[in-house]
Amino acid sequence: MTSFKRYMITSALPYANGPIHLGHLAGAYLPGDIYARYCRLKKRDVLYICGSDEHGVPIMLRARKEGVSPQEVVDRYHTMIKKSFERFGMSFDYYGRTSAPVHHETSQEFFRTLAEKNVFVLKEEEQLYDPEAKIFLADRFVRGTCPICSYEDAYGDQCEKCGSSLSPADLINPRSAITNATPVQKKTTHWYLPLAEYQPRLEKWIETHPEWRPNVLGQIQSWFQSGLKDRAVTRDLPWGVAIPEDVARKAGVDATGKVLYVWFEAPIGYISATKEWAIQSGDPEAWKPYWQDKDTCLIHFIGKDNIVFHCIIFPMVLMAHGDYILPYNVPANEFLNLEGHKLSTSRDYAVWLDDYLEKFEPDSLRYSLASNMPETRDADFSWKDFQARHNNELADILGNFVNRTFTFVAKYFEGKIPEAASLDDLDRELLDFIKHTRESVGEALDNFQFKEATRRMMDLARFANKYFNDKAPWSTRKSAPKICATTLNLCVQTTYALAVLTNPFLPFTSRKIWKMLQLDGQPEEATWDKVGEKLLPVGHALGELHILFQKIENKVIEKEIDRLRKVQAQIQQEKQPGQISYISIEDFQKIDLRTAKIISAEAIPKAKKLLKLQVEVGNERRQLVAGLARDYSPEELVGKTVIIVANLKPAVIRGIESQGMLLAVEDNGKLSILTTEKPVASGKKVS
Ligand code: B3M
Ligand code: ZN
Repeated sequence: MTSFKRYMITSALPYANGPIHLGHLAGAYLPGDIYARYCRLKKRDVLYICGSDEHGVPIMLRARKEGVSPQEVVDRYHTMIKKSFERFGMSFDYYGRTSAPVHHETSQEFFRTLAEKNVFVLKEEEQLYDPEAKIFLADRFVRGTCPICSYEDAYGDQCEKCGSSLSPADLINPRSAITNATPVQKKTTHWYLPLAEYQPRLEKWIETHPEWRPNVLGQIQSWFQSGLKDRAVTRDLPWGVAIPEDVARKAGVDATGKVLYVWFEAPIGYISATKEWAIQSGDPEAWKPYWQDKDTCLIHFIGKDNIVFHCIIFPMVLMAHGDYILPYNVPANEFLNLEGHKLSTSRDYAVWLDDYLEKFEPDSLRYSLASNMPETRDADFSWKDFQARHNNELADILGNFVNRTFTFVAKYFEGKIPEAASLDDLDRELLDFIKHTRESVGEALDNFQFKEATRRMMDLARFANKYFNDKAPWSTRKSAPKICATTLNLCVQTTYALAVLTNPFLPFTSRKIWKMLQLDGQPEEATWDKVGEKLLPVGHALGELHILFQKIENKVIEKEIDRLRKVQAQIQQEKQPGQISYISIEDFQKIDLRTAKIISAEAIPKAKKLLKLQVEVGNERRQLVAGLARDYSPEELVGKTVIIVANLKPAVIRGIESQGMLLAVEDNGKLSILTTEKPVASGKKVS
């Protein structure tokens, strides 16, 4: 690990449009907190920054759904999230928010600097517009059919079913997520980041970090291989950071109703929150070394869905600006599943942090998630595993060792650290293992291997229990009191080591042990490198003993498992292929199915799955857009009789109006069009 003067650590800014759940914690938050706590104990100069991400379409959609303003939504969830994090032991030095004025100023300043350096490319293009709501349909404001997997509820920026990254123009049958209206195309101008131009510089920079996690480098390389595309960093939206007037004027663009794209300004939120920290700490300039000094180690903790923004887009913005350092590492975590299934916040298939904290201790969850962190592949959280780790490791190993040590000292040494006589091999082995653990946990953490670090930390408690058993103080107490005293002295020294070494992982337990040792201050003030070196003095009086971990009973866990099982059953039932949801004959009769004859067929430029058809429906002509290109050539379609839905509202697909829908069936990934078994004239009603 290169030595740095200071450490700037961030965790991804959670969207302020919902509560925190286990997936968030296992992804970007717990690893960041463990690493920040460890760095502080190593006496490094550390800043750990986070905050609420308060712009973007999802927040506006929630506000519309609730009939409140976006500000009311973010105020509610910013407060809730901040409180939840505190209760979970997250040790941010500052937790900011992107609706704060400092953030607006900072991100506008970034935008202005890039504009003054002529970094942006201005492009006017047609975008989807909702004629009813009178609003452009960016990102999640538009829904439609995914061109890749035909999922009918894909977003304008991503298909949740197949994960494809989309743009609104890709969607088939796009519809406004606000009014369900069929969008129209409308011209608008946006500022684009020239990612393609910066690709060589980004590739050169990434090459200097072969030590990054393979799953992160793999995703970055696939973006490079497909060729970076310029990306719009402004949007036509009523909520967000306004485009600086002076920049718009110089560009000759009417910026009314335009804002910075949320993913352009959100990462700048790390910098603005650091500025707020500096102001709060009394030196408004104190933020600069953490973001502009080459001797600063910048680490971003994120989930894998944020890799492109933290490893390509934000670094490109920092490069273009010129005054900032680039990330030293981005240890992105994979996803956490729940009882073998994908988390679903919209279906309440999640374990919400606030609900959890009503029933269980924060450290039990910290330990369970750290022991099973999705560092290089998705992991699965199960309540049974959570209970086992709590009962069999936290309680039976760590809690048991601390408890037997303090009980023995209270009972036979008046609660004071007894004198250690000459050490034998086993004694020396324990002291060496304490130092070994200090070094090996530190090494794992500096390599962002949290599962391994957690295991090594708990190995010290395992080793200590074995030492206690092998030394058998209950018998040496009579047969060899000096050896007994030495044993208990070293056991107390080990509880001190555990108080410090557990602090990054189990801060609440660490403080309880520290208090039982009756030490001044808090374990966060201890020095990692002195663990195993500095021993507590003979005669030091210990404090009151408390049981660190009460066992978790089966019935408590069964209740949690049962709740999730019911939710999952509901989700699976709805997903059943061919799940029949009955309609009335009246409903069916509303659909006007007709025969139609294909007169002509042609490909649509830049839409490899679509064909534009002219069809005859009786004495009427219609234009249709159909996703048949993969399975039919235009020539083989001409002359065929097909079945269409003749009374479907016209839809615009890739800017082309489609007046109806042609019926086809997919089997084994192949499409087959519906037709009549005998020749039938066009325009005939199907009944
Ligand atoms: N608000 C959270 C997410 O995509 C997003 C992170 C921003 S970090 C600057 O899960
Ligand atoms: Zn899809």
